[in-house]
Amino acid sequence: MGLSRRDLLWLSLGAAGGLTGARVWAGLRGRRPRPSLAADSPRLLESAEYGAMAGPPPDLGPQALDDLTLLPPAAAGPRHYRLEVEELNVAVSQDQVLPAWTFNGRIPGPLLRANAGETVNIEFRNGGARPHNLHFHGAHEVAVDGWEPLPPGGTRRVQFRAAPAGLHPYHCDMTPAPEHISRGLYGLLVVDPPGGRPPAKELALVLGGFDTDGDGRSDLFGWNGVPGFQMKYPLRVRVGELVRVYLLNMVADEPVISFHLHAQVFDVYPSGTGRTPAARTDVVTLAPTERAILEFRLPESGRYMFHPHQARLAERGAMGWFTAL
Ligand SMILES: [Cu+2]
Repeated sequence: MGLSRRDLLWLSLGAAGGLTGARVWAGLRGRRPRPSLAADSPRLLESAEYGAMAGPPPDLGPQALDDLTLLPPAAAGPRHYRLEVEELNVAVSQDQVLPAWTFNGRIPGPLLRANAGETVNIEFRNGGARPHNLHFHGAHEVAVDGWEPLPPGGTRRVQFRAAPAGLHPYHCDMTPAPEHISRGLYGLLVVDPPGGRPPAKELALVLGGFDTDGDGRSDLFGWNGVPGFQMKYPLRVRVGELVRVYLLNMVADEPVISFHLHAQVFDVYPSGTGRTPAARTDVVTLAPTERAILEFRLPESGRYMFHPHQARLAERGAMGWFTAL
């Protein structure tokens, strides 16, 4: 039997050793790895229930993504963060472990928050095996734009004033950037306007894609890093309360994604930079690194579905629910 490209990927994963590697090997011994959700399995796609194509790793509990989903308090500064590139195997779904490149071991990286005009200090370290960098969107001095490569083992102090108010991605921008991003090197910085925003239930939703078969195209998708997580564990809000979603698209290899909410409409603030909504709608479309603040209230108890309106993405992990209680 010849070895497929995917077998080689799994073998190299196992050879990378460690606990995760051992788990991969156990899976390999027991059975052939389940076919991935790649384009070579159309029958699987057709037979699957809508949204049931990808579930989270079984050991993830309902609070597993709280630190990436619930906004940290909008407290006063100063802001000191440490971001370290770590290359390690990450279980990204119920049956996929990928050799990932991460900030601080997680995908996405930490959810950062600052007040507009405040100085953000970051100690950036490259603990990986190849050059990486750290590039923020938003406005800052061009000297700290961050595109210069940082060699393995290198450390760099990054300091900039957070601007403008809104939400801005950060990511590794090394070439090829789609690979450095889809392997996990991205995150979200929320910048609060002077005086803050009105009280609300605040949630971050960052969509990422995973290339599980090494063909350069994402074939699993997850909000805050885990396909199917918000299907299994709906996001809980109170009936009638203001909900503010900080929405970011970090799928680097799809031309656009969208976010569609069922049974309700929301106000859209593109990049979160304005105070007047640009639209009231139930679907918003985002190119790579594009983002928006969405605000809405769910008027009655029940489950409200959300998903990209690209069926391929929804079926491969990007479905979710809000539960209003
Ligand atoms: Cu990188």
